[in-house]
Amino acid sequence: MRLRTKALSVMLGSLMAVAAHSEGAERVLNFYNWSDYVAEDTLEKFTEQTGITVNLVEFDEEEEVNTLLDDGSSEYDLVVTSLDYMAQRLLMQKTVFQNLNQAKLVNKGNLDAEAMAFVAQKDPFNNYGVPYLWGTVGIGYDVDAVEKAFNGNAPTNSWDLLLDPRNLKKLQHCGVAFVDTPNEVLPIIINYLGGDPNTMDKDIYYGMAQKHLKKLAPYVTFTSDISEAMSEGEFCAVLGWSGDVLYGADLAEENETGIELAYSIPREGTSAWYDMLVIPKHAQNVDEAYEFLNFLMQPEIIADVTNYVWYPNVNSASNEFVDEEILGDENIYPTPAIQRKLYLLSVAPKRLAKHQQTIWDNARAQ
Ligand code: N2P
Repeated sequence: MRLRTKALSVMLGSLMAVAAHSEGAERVLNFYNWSDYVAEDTLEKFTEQTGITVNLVEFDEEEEVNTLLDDGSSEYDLVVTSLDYMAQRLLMQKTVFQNLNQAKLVNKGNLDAEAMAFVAQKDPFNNYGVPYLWGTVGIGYDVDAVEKAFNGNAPTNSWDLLLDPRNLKKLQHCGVAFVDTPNEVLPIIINYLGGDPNTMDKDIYYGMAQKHLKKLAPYVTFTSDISEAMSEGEFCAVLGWSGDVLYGADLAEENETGIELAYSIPREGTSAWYDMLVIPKHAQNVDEAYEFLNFLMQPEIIADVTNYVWYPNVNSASNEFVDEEILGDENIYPTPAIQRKLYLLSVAPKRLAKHQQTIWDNARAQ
């Protein structure tokens, strides 16, 4: 009798579990990410492994994600944002994301210790974010169009190409774009002119960066959405993010547009950036967010992402799964010598960020 009761209750228990499942106890994850910033089958594989459905919403400009986080929206459970934005909010003691429970990040041992220490300069103890992908801000170009504009002598490995107004004039006919992030481009301009990219001096911003940007702006379209446009020949030279240019190159090849794109890290050096996965303060599906974080830290999964989006990751265990063409390209995975030329920008305090935005808005309005 007792045995039967037990068997019955086990049976009932599993029936109830089935009922609960079909009554809509479906597990979901609401994920807010840049466009074209996961592999084609990443989300599908996650659902296969965990049963969790992912609702992905994509954005194209940094401002969109930052505004959302600032507003404290509870729509998303996991969001990709820049380390710079994170650091600025931490500096302001504005907690728009959750302090991560490190014990739940069971796969974090796969991440490169040096990269984690680098990121910890801005996210102390890696408390709030898990690095997703990283990259540099450099020169993207249409090889034929640019060489033609310079009779075969284009300075494609120097900021001269994009920051000397005389050169921009030569490129004007085939289209020039700058990534739409004042906090990245203005320090590069200051550095190009011999100043400290990490200066916090607003007079240098107005006296040096604004003055120079005014001379460049007439030739420039400000946008962060360049991959497809470059692949179709809309821009021949871009000051932008490594992977977006190379993803454009891949698109051009796939669609046989006849355009060959290349990316270079300028010899004068440039800044490196990191994109972080964070759980917003009011996220609803936190367990699902942790499961996805651990999933993305699986070496083969993140290698698939890198192979598709052309951005390096910080998962050292994934290197053996990254395509040779990508792992061996020093413009994507910079050698130690090139890495020494990369700088991490200091966090701009809110006041300075406002000045950067004003200078930018003025240039855009030109
Ligand atoms: C996605 C580009 C994201 C890089 N297309 C931004 N840091």
